[in-house]
Amino acid sequence: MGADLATGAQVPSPGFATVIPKPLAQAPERGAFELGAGARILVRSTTPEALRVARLLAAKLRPATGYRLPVSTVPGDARAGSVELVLDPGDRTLGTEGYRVVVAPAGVTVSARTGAGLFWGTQTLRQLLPAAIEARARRPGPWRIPLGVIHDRPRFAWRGLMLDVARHFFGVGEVKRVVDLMVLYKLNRLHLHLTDDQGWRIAIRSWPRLSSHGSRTAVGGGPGGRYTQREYAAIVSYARERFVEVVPEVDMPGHVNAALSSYGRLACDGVAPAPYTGIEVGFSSLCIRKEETYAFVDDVVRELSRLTPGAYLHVGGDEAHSTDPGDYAYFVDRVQRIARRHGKRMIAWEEASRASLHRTSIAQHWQSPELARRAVAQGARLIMSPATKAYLDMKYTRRTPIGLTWAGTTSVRDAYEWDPATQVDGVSERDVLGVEAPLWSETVETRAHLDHLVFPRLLGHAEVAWSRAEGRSWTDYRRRLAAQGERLAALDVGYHRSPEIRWR
Ligand code: TNX
Repeated sequence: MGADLATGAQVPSPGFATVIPKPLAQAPERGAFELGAGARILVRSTTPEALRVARLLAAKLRPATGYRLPVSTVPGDARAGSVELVLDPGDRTLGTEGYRVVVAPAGVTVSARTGAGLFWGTQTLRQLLPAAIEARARRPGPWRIPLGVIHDRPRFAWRGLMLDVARHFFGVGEVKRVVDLMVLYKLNRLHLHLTDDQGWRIAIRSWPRLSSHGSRTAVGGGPGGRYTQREYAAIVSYARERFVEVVPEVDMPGHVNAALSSYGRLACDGVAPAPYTGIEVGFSSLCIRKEETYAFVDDVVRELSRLTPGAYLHVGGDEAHSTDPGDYAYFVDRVQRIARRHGKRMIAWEEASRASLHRTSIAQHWQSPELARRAVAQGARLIMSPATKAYLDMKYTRRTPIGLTWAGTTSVRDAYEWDPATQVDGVSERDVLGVEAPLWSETVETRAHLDHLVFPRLLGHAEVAWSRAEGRSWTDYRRRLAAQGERLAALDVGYHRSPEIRWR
């Protein structure tokens, strides 16, 4: 039992039955382990990653418990009542991101083959503690964790969220907060949609007007904003420390009004258009047959690749309605080469399958089964973001306030009841790299708007991406989600209290 936040009354620890995403296998037992003031975080294998996970766990548990929770690497410091982290690269049953959590009366052990696995194990541990553990100030406890064993590993390697920081800008602090929330649900990719017609959000040193001019607008005429290279690097390293890979997107050859407005010479007529603050799509294009276009693309890709240690670079490619189809294929081919030359795997929206894709390139499905199949036929793998299920900018119902409805409305249930391996005829599990939920931000002006659209639906996509399809059920999920509501509230997340869920 733990104390209720408001009343101080005793409430049960959440238990194994509330974890999201649902673990692969669990064996709860009667009783609980209690984390006490003398507990330590013991690290058995002192790799930098294991130590980092230990420090992050201690930092997470300190504010609400008020305990010191020292991280100890001293061999033989096996004090009872502690949490032990064990890296065991030999345990093949865990896969690269899997983990095992054993909660025994004498202490807790989290084991994994990799730092990432350990980190995901500690997120499960967090969810086994009362929701008050998420509070930023001291709470009474007690900090009980139900006894038992959880053995877990993900179904898909790619478990992502996309933030459109171009239509409305979100600063470094806000993006870090989103990373903190993603990892609680074991999401590991943050795709940043950095450029669009309405704004260019990343400083490129060789083309300085992109940020001095191209960043000053946003949908509806707001002030816009941009990341300096140092700020972008800070986001990348903050995410990376938490096992989240940042995937930067520069959208081309369409969605480029902010770039053309900064450098008129990138337009075929050489005339810089006015900045754009509406929400139409498909009206702008880079000038495909001008050689300077590729000098521009090369500079942008080079600078961004240097700032991004991850393997991927997203080049957009969607809705290029004002680019001639032949020109479009020519452009994708050249950009793909440029990305590869800078050591990156190209990701592009599924329209890019109209061009010829390298087998290591990745297509992101959002709307067209035919284009998704065309990508797969070329040997490319898919990130699944079907707009009717995974677009976080669709309204929950016609009556909820924020969002769009062009792909329909998406209830909490709709955002849970889908499967990436059966979503598109002719696309099967082995073609799918994973799942990504995009938040397009035409209507998203504030943190409250963001919280409303992203939560709780993101948790559904997190489970779709992590957990087996067999054994998932809405009835079971909505019960677990009700418990997560308390956790999100303790984290000050303004989630949408959809009437589909019996929130506590
Ligand atoms: C379609 S999805 C777009 C975006 C919009 C979004 C709004 C995609 C690849 N392109 O430009 O922001 O719809 O839901």
